[in-house]
Amino acid sequence: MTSSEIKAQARTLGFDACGIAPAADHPELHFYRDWLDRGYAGEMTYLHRTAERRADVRNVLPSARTVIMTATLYNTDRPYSTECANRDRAQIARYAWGDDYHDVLGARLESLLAWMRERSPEPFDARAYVDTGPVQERVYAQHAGIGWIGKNSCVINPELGSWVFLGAIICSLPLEVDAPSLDQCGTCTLCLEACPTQALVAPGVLDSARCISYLTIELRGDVPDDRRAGVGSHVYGCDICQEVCPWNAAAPRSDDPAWQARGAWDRVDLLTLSRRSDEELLVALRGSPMKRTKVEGLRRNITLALQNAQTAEPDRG
Ligand code: B12
Ligand code: SF4
Ligand code: SF4
Repeated sequence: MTSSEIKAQARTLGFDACGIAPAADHPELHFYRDWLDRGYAGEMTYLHRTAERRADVRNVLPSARTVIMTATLYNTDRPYSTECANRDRAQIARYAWGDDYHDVLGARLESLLAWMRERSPEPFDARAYVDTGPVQERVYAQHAGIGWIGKNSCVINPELGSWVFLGAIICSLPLEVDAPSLDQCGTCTLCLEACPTQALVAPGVLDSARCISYLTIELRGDVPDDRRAGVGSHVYGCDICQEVCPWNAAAPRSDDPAWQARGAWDRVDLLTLSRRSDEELLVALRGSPMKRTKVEGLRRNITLALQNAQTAEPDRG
């Protein structure tokens, strides 16, 4: 079983890109500890708890030799939040419009792994993860040639842009590896300038405590007073630092039914969303990545966004 055969099978299963990185001591893995020490993980204590394992995939699977990385495009035909002049619109991050990628891509990765096990003459060790595993997925994606880590800290593929989900299979097979991707941000700083809360404190360095994505998805309890206005009309996640990126200006779109916007979230305004009953929200959250905040968290965000809309300057023109 060769690397090219695995990549061809990954394509057949619906992944848009696949590359293979060595399970090595990559220099970028070392930023993680410093990032935690600076408090940039906010209250995401699980990132501290799992720091040892996240430092190197060989702490997760000691026999690991390679990491098979996948990227799956989730971009659809709806406009960017930066193109929407209406501040009463509920802004929901693009990745969250459709089905839960953990389930969809987890199943596809397991199919790829099952195919590999059938093909391989020898048994081998492997673990498949999408997002929730103790793996610094972006670092391995860069070393698998999937894309470089941009100044907005997202992995950018030259053909697909950055609207991609990553997935990883750590395995003990000594597969042929890819060359790492080279940085193509150049002198551009559009994302650093566009972030409404200055969460990108330096190129590639994100302070989660300031990031709207963290404040609306990960933070439990009330959003601190000094961060409330910055959340604007975002009710779940934020895409601004990717929307302004030139590499996403003509990003291809996926026709995969899994990522198309559910009716409940599609270009919905804040008032309509706020008037939905708990039962209606519960149904819409089923099988969606947005179930992470539960109805309670979503309501907290909608209330804040409505307050922000009322106190904001009136629209010009
Ligand atoms: C925790 C987490 C978050 C946190 C923290 C984000 C962050 N930047 O770390 C929060 C909740 C804020 C978040 C937000 C989002 N996330 Co998130 N998140 C994760 C998770 C679970 C871990 C990330 C991690 O390890 N962070 C630790 C820090 C150190 O890593 P990093 O920020 O990526 O930094 C790298 C570089 O920027 C650089 N770096 C860091 N510090 C320094 C310092 C110096 C000096 C230098 C030069 C470089 C440098 O090296 C780091 C590599 O170690 C991953 C899944 C996974 N298991 O990897 C998904 C993941 C990164 N998230 C993802 C997505 C889609 C998002 C959002 C777009 C969702 C949204 N629309 O709201 C936003 C994007 C915000 C942004 N600009 O990053 C995708 C990213 C896909 C991609 N194309 O890159 C991932 C890979 C999930 C997946 N499987 O698809 N996320
Ligand atoms: S996701 Fe939004 S708040 Fe977070 S860094 Fe990007 S632009 Fe800033
Ligand atoms: S906006 Fe510019 S600096 Fe930021 S990630 Fe995209 S190319 Fe890099």
